[in-house]
Amino acid sequence: MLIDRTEVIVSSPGRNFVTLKITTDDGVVGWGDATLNGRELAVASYLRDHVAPLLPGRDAHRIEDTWQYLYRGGYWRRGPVAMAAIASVDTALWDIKAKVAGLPLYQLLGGASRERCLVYGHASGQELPELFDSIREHLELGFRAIRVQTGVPGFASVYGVASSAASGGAGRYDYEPARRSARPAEETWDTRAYLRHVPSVFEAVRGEFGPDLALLHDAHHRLTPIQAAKLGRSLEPYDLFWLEDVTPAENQQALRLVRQHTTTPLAIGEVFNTVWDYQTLISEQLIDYVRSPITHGGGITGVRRILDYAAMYQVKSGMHGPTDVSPVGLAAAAHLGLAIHNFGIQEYMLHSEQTTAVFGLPVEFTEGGIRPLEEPGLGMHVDENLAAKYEYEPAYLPTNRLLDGTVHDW
Ligand code: EZ4
Ligand code: CO
Repeated sequence: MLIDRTEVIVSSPGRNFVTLKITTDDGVVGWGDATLNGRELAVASYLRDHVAPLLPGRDAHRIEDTWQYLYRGGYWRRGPVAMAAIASVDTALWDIKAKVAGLPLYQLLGGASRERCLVYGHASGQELPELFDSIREHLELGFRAIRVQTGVPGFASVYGVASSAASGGAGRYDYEPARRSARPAEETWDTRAYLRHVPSVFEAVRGEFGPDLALLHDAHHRLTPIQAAKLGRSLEPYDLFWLEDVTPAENQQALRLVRQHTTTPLAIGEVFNTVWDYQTLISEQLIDYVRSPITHGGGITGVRRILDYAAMYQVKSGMHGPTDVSPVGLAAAAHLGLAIHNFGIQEYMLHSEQTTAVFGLPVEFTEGGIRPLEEPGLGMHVDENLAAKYEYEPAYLPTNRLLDGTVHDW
């Protein structure tokens, strides 16, 4: 069974997505997600100009060989653009293989290790009352684990807060990180104000919702190691499921200092793309959860490699699942998450109605967890005609400045 053709679909149903469609010579179709938020067209070009011409005529079943051919054969290894492109090819080939086998993809990955994949949703509020409402809404939807982000007094818009000025006060949070505009929005940040405020928020949330609810928090790469250590320690009384991205993670050694000072579990890696980015973090057991999603970690093949390595050190999965990971990426995460032994938790932000109309809903959400559909392959039903109606629009993640104007991590 040979790869016949590939199509790169750039579409914007609510937000921008890059989707790869591979068709074999006997007409089997596979889907992959290659969306890189704010840099979408770079991956589309990488695929169209440099990957798509290499695929026709290759054996569609040779997934590992194709992964190595694109990774090693490209010479310029790693990096978010290349690895998102490779991820989409890899995912589409797994989709095809599972369809040919007549099995849901997770069956080819070893079969189900659990009934469903525990997920967490995003609650946020500028002030506590809005935050509590948002947590209650998530509990009503069935979530049993919730990420908590709030405003910081004195700052108009803060990462992760839906009601910030950026979303017009009422927008869904998924529209926030990527804002449709010609240039990135700018936000202001003060780490001391944040560090003073956050523990009081978690104290209030625990007081209101009790000890059972799994709570998570994302510091979004903004702290120095000693600040991160202080935050982790100050949150220990509130028993977090995890604290995410405390420091800019390209310096893996920085986590040694954080780890020495706190027992708050740590999650890192949504911007990583290969197992090499985790080598120190995993082998020294400096983190507890790996954040790489299939879309940015080189596909099922790449992320499985990371998670098998992580399993040796009791490090679990916590795949990134914001709305900029498309439903194709979400489906792939649900299949891999259901199969692996060291599954931890899956991030799950509900996609918008427009996104769902184009891609369908490839998972069932019950009892606080998701399960892929019992259909051959990934279970995708993409409406390409509808996708074609939503043209790409430039959208950027915000940038962040300290009070004195210095650019800071966003
Ligand atoms: O900033 O998805 O944990 N989730 C996050 C996200 C990321 C965006 C980047 O595209 O940190 O909100
Ligand atoms: Co994050």
